[in-house]
Amino acid sequence: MSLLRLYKRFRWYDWVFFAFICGLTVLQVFCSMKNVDYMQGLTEAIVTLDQDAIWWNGGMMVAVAAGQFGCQVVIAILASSMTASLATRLREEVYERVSAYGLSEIDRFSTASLITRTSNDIENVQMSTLLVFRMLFSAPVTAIWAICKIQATSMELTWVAIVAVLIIVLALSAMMFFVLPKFKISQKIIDRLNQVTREGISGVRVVRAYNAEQYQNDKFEKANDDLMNLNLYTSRIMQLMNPLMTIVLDGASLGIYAVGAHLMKSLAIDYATIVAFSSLCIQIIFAFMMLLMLFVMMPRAMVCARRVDEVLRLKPSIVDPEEEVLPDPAIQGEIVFDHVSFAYEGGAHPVIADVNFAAKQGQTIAFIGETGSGKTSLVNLVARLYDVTEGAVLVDGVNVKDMKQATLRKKIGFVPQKGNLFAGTVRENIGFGLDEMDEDTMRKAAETACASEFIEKMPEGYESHIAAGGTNVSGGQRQRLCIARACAIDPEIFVFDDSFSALDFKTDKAVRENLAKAYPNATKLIVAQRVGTIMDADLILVLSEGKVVGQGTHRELLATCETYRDIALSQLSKEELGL
Ligand code: DUT
Ligand code: MG
Repeated sequence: MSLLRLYKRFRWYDWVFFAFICGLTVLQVFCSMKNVDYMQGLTEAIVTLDQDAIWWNGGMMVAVAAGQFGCQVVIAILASSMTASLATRLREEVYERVSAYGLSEIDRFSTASLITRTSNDIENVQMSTLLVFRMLFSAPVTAIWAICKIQATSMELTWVAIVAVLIIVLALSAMMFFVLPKFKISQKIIDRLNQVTREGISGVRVVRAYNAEQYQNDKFEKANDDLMNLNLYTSRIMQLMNPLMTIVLDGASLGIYAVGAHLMKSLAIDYATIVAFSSLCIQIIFAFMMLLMLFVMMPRAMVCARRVDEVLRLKPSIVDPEEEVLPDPAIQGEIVFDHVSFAYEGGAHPVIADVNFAAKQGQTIAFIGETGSGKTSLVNLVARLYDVTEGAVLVDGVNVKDMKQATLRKKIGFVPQKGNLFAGTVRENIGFGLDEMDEDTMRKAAETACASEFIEKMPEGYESHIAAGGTNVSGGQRQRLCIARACAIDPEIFVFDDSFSALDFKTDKAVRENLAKAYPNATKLIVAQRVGTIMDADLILVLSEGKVVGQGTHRELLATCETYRDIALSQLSKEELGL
């Protein structure tokens, strides 16, 4: 079923190709049947030493063989181009769908599995579809045609053919019984191998630091061995096919000639008929074998198709509204949290409970609280990385659910807690996602983020190479590049999720002052661990277990909020706090 759903991606011209394939298949089978006729004629001619007939039949055999060859070549070309473009389309669609997924959907599949699904699974679907196109139609046509021809000759010989086919059917069914269950689990094992490989490679620093190479290697080896054993098992059984085929074909020929010799003695049949019969019989056996091979391959293809289809059918939970409510252009940088609660999918408790606050243009709103108190979850809601469970988040007076995601995110310069850079140059990373960025914007962004000094010290300045994930710059440098990236889009709203923690106090202060100077009209949401970072904020929210336990300015909170005073006193002296 899922396979058929995937086949819906074929375009109309693919079906035209398919019709061609069917037509060519019939033509090809016709040629091969004609071949048998001429072979029979040729044998007769040789027996009777009729020179002209030998030339005629021999020539026609070459001609129909050429015709058959031509058909097969065209079928192969059409079928491969159809399936290759199907696979390309599927990969594109899966990739687009995965990009549209919210974080919760990606968690559901796991990254490793999504990678297998885009690569290996689609490839399997492609290969088996190719097989289907070439065999599913041609095998039965060949078999039926040949059986019709055979029947006319002799009942005794037909029995030999029936026995041979029965042996093939039984042997292949036994084979299917052993390999099918294994094929079904193979994709899970590949998922697991992918996961272990990814984990080991991307976490290589931690693995080294903890001397856990052996531990990781063992995990990898286990997954690798599992896959090897499974492949060995299935391919050994599948390889039995070849000798089995030879035995059955040879046995059938032997049987036909033996029975035929007997019949010839009683003059019921001539030698040429036996030759033709044996060739038809071989075709029938082949056709059955191909059909059964399809049955062996299909279940695996179906498993793969289901896995791909699952990805395509899961609708992203965060979608654009049908009709967008455009915010009033006069309102900029306003954020309102109206009784917002939020729980992760499958999470028992809400991690954000009934949060209310409002931010005006140009204001700085800060969030502080112990780890796990829900700060990241809260700011993620502003960029609609997750949807609220209750209440509403309004940006510029419009509920974020009523805005297109692109409209919303264009307003927001988001600096996530785990800053990620991409393989490319410094310039490409700062201008990430922008169609174009002029030199001034880039320099202003870099200077605001206090990144220009170290960028200019790099060997090639703004053209220096950044490794995937930003692994070739320091943690603080990475954070500053992420801040520069947010500045480059000149947003209405900045979200800094713990973005100053890897900066020293001096740089922390300098970046904040630069931001205030360069982007005075932007609203800034700052998540911070250090009281010093947020002391001058217009509003500070103190979070504890998802609840707001204090709300106000630094002064007000020192006087009224126990939690805030504890945090502040643990970091600064009474004198510094002015108590
Ligand atoms: N949580 C989940 N699923 C997630 C992320 C977080 O269940 O994908 C939970 C863990 C935690 C709570 O949500 O109990 C709040 O996490 P959050 O990351 O919002 O906490 P934080 O305040 O940002 O912590 P930190 O200061 O460590 O960044
Ligand atoms: Mg956090």
